[in-house]
Amino acid sequence: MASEITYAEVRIKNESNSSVTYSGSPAAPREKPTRHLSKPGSLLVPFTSLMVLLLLLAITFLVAFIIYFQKYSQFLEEKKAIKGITHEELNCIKNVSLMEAPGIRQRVLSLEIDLCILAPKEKSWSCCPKDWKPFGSHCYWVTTHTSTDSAASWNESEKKCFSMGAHLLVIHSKEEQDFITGILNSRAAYFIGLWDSGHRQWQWVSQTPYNESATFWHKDEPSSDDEKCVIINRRMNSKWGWNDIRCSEKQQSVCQMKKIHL
Ligand code: MMA
Repeated sequence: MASEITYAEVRIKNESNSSVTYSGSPAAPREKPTRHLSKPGSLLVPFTSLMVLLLLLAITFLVAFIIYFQKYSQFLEEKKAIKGITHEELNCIKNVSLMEAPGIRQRVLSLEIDLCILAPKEKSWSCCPKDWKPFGSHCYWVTTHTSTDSAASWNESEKKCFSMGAHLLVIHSKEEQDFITGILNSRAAYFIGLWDSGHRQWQWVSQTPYNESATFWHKDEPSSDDEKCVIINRRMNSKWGWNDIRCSEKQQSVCQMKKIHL
């Protein structure tokens, strides 16, 4: 009995017209499908939890970074402000808002610069160097008239103020004039930051405009074109006022600077 033979012929024709013939060869094995060992969705819960955790962690880091960055820039700003200070000890006033403490407007504290750095960060401290007197937005320093070497020419006096980060006194108002005369010695005369830049062109050292309505010249002053610098003193009539004198005369002086805000 002739055995039955089954032929299988597959002819595949590709685009380049070359033909490949497989005869009797078994079909190429197919890729095994991945087997799912567990039910779909059972990994979803831990995966989602992990993602949420990572997201929370990322948000926490971001918030921490932003807060740290803000604090650091604040610190740098304050360091910059302090860099210009040549005085080792400051007296600071904290302006307490009425919301914080009704009835209390100001609290006075004396503290060292190091403490000022650590103080609350809202720049709510107004400071003057130790031994300087605060008034309005400025600090004032008066030479001691009893000390022999504190009398100096106008130029030397201005230089001395400059070396302390200040300038000779500029008087802006009647209130300021009254405050200053209240802390001066009536037997001394003090240079102020007013000078004649030529033929009665009065000029303040700090570029403050010379305002005729806020001047406090003694009677019959200014008196001479040769006298180009100005002192504040008390005359026989017991009134404080200004007088022009020669710049080379040696007198006491008053320095002034803007309050330091920390
Ligand atoms: C007098 C008076 C002033 C002048 C000074 C100079 C004491 O006051 O003449 O006008 O500026 O002398 O020291």
